[in-house]
Amino acid sequence: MNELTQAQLLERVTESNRPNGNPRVQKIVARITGDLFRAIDDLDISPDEFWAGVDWLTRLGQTGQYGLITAGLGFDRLLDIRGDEADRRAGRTAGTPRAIEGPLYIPGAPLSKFEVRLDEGDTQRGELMVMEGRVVSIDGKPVAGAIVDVWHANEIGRYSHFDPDQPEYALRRRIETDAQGRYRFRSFLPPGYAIPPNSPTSELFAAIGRHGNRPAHIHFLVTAPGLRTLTTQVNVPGDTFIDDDFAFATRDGLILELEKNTPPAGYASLGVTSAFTRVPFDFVMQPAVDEDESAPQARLARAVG
Ligand code: MBD
Ligand code: FE
Repeated sequence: MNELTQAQLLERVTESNRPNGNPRVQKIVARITGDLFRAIDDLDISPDEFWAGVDWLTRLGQTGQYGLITAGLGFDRLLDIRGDEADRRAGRTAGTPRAIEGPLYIPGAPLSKFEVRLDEGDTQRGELMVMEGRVVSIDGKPVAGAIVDVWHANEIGRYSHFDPDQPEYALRRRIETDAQGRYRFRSFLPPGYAIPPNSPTSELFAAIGRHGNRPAHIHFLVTAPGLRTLTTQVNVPGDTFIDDDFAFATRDGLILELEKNTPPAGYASLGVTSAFTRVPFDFVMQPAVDEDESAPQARLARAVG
């Protein structure tokens, strides 16, 4: 009775679930446990390998890097692909494509109406740009009062909050669109991102022989009542890694067009006094089919909220 084969053990593990548990969680845990039992057997994973893996997972959690691993192993993009497939089946293909949120979003950034400077102070930190456009619904109507939540890396590829050397909410802002659905912000074209060296994440990527670089990008979470929350990111053209993103997140329709040498007339309120790079971009939002779709929340708040 207490001598068990592998199959009997798996059965005992899953059948020891009780009716007062959560059936969905029971089902998922049973499946993943079984898949891992099989992987251990098929690949003849040794005890030392197994416990090295457990130790790595512990350190991964302690350093808060799970989100880097899900992105780097393609899970974030997988969820987007599945979302796109479901949308195609439902005939919901219009609008700005989704792109992964990534693990570096922080809620509660300062809120401004219509326009804001993300680059604080006057030091030149990269190519000066103003990104601007409208939030519109898929029938082309401007969306007043939409919230454009934007975040990007600093001149050395680091994100505030995760980088102790930057002020709180640096390069993170929320912009409320005006009556014509317009937003605009001044900043600089960010560089790409690289995973932290000497970390559990870099350990894994070195071991599987991969780089940990993302091409230059800017993140957005766009929300408005009655419209489907849009999580996306846009890419700066010309980056070496644009087709070799560690997080597999770049996609057609999200590569920016840069209007270099735009004259500064009309941009005085953003402190622009000489020719600059204008970056036009409209966010095209789908109607929400239920309240959940328009929840103005990022992924973790949705999952645990
Ligand atoms: C990033 O900046 C990012 O956007 C993602 C998805 C993963 C790691 C770093
Ligand atoms: Fe990013």
